[in-house]
Amino acid sequence: MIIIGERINSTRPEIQAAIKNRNVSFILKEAASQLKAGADYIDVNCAQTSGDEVQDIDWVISVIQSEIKDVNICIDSPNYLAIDRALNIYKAKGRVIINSITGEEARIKKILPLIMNHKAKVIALTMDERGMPKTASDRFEIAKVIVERAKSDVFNPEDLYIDPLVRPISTEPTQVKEILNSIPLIKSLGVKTILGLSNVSFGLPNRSLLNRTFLSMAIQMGLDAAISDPLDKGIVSAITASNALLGLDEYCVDYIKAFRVGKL
Ligand code: THG
Repeated sequence: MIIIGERINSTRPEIQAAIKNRNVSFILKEAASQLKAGADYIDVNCAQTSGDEVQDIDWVISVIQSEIKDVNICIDSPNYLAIDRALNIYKAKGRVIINSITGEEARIKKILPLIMNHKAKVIALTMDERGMPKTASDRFEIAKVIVERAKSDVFNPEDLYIDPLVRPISTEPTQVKEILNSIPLIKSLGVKTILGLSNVSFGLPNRSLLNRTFLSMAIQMGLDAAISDPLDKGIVSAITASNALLGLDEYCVDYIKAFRVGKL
């Protein structure tokens, strides 16, 4: 299970300010604390700043990699120019995820050469020219088109993470079931699955409880990766407990170890 730490996102006012003021120590603290808590990748989103996204993403990634060698970065932007710049200044090749493309053919064709040049993994949202899908089978149909369009001699389907797009249960209570059911369907195509957890609890109290319960359900369905806040202790402990319960942690060694170091 891969954890992508979501905290360096310009929709958070603290991050927006840190980018605007070029606050190196704040960005470094947010990156290092997520890695320490168990993040495998650091998501970087600079789309909502008042400045220039291309310059901002260049600055954030440069700051992180100046202090943390071989850090894995997830470039969270729909902007081709920002993705291109981020890939060009990023030093540890082969450790990057592009977040994200959709099923739209023009976007896939434009970004495929970048993915191949930089040996990047890529997240694709189950969205296309017609918009957002409602059911598990709608999501599966879009995933099939994405896999077909992304197919090439050099691109490995295992490097493709499909995101069935989480919606808040406060406004769309039946969507979680559709998303959970879409996971095994999508995985049958030979690709991986990923979810952004925190959307699910938008507008409700005790979001952490909903996020981690949703995560456990998704792990049972075969989820491969999650975009979430690893500083929320509940996230990492839910993964450890789910792995133990599903027989993915032989003799519960990891579970016991995590308990001993106070991680549960
Ligand atoms: N799929 C993909 N990429 C994504 C998302 C997705 N990127 C963006 C988003 N969704 C995931 N990232 C964030 C980052 C920050 C916040 C939410 C999602 C956030 N949270 C609130 C805060 O910090 O104030 C509240 C968090 C809480 O209370 O739990 O701002 O779905 N591919």
